[in-house]
Amino acid sequence: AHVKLYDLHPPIDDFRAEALTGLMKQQKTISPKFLYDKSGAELFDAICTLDEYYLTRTEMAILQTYAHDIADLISDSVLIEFGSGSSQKIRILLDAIPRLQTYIALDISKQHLQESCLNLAEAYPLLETIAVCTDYTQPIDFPNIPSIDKKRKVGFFPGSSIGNLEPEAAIEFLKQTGQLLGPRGGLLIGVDLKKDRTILEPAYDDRQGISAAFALNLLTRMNRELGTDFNVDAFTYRAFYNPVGRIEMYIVSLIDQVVHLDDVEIPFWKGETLRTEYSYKYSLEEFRDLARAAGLQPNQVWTDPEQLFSVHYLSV
Ligand code: AVI
Repeated sequence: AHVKLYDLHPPIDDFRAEALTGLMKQQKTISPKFLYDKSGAELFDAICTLDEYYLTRTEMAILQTYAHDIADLISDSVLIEFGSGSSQKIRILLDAIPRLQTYIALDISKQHLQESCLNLAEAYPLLETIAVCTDYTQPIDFPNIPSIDKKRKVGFFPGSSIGNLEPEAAIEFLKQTGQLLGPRGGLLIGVDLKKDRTILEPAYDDRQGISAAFALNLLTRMNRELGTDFNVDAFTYRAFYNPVGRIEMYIVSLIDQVVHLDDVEIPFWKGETLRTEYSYKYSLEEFRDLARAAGLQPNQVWTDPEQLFSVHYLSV
């Protein structure tokens, strides 16, 4: 099997610079995109299989149930997945569209991307599989790929990853994505729905502690890649639903302590937090409004019987 890889990976200095800026803020914060080094990507895959984390299995069930309706909308296009992770969900679509010619996977985690795309290319030998290692939250200078030049492009953005962007950034992302996909393009996007906190909170703070390990891995990654001296045992994890409409996730310092990044001292007091993620939840109408604000046209929307999760089709 053959996969063409375009490596647009942001240089390590971006991580150093962004981490430093984020750790100097009053509310310490680091962008969730840095959660996905190799172990982070593996821990996230483990989260997706947890009982408490209803999102993945529910979205996959929606895609399965409506695969043929979806296939009608997106066959004869190039599929571009934003944040392809382990490239599992796309298989549901590929199985429903056997004639699909080209699949482009965008992900920030290079090793994971390569492995996943190779597996996919083995399973779908007639599909042209292209991997682009990039930070898709930044305007993408998309590689020049001759085989997709004049083709209709449909984006696939599953998993409610749009929820990790604050609404204004989400609108920006959707605008940018609309431009990348072009005039006849479409976007198939998974969005987690608002629901009772007794379902939401365990999804982000599971009994086995995988969600906690996923967040705390950020400290291990900084120690390894940036040379910080975080004592991971001196921190814990906390997640809760803020009724403004989002889960908030934090790393919490268990003691007063000072951490070093290069020659900068970063103090943490006992109880001080470092925010790792927001995960916004939308009602169907709220999300359709968000899409309109980005200049996209909301069309079909599919949900599961319990109304836990939604998959929207937007056109450019
Ligand atoms: C990737 N993203 C949609 C996940 C979410 O549900 O917000 C990230 C996550 N963080 C902890 N658990 C899951």
